[in-house]
Amino acid sequence: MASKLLRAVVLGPPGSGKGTVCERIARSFGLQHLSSGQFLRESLRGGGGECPRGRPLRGCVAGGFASITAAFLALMTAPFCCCACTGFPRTLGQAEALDRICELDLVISLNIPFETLKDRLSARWVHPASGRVYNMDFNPPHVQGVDDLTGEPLVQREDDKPEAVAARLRKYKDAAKPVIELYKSRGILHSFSGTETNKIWPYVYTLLSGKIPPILSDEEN
Ligand code: G5P
Ligand code: MG
Repeated sequence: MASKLLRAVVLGPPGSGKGTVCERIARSFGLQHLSSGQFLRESLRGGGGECPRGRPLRGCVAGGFASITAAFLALMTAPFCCCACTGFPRTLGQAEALDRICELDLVISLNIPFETLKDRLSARWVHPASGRVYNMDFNPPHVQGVDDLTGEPLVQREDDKPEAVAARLRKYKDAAKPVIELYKSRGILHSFSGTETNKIWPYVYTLLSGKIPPILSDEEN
């Protein structure tokens, strides 16, 4: 359990490694990993998760954009929330809504070249129920096509198809620019560029270590 409260957000285009980095942050620093994308996918699958107000998750997000905002504001501003978040805030509107009620400690922005993103997403496989993410080159499952922990089949995300990836990238660029500007102006933005998560990770770990005591060394991830 982390001894200091901290709220961090990881920004970056699709496939930039937000989820991968956030999982490492969560394990190394004892934070909760909140992913709005996984939250939405769970709800579309009819997942059994509960939204903060206790309504079934499916009902919570059925209203669309405003509901995910409401759900994430509630999650991130809960008392004693100590979290690293991916996918939220995604737009200036969401960032401003969060800004009005909660001060983030730091924002990490991942800058990864487009060609690298495309390659990564075409090789990504996920375990839908848990959100565990694999990559045939980077972190393959022990047995091809099945989740390491449950033995259940892995699938490719619908939005990882090449045509969907290009559209997601365009959308990200438009939406992310003002969000990044906002956090830059607050002096809490930390940007990392590169093509390998393993090379970026030690810098992220050092940054976080200055804010919160780690519970694992950076090599333990
Ligand atoms: P998501 O789920 O937030 P995206 O598009 O923002 O989706 P995505 O695709 O989940 O982001 P990521 O988390 O940045 O990417 O990347 P990742 O999964 O960690 O890594 C990508 C792959 O590369 C993995 O296979 C990983 O193993 C591998 N990898 C990592 N590092 C390396 C490396 O160094 N080398 C190699 N070779 N591989 C590596 O949102 C989905 C959708 O939900 C909606 C939007 O429509 C969005 O498009 N949504 C929202 N809508 C409204 N408001 C919100 N707040 C919303 N949040 C989500
Ligand atoms: Mg992700």
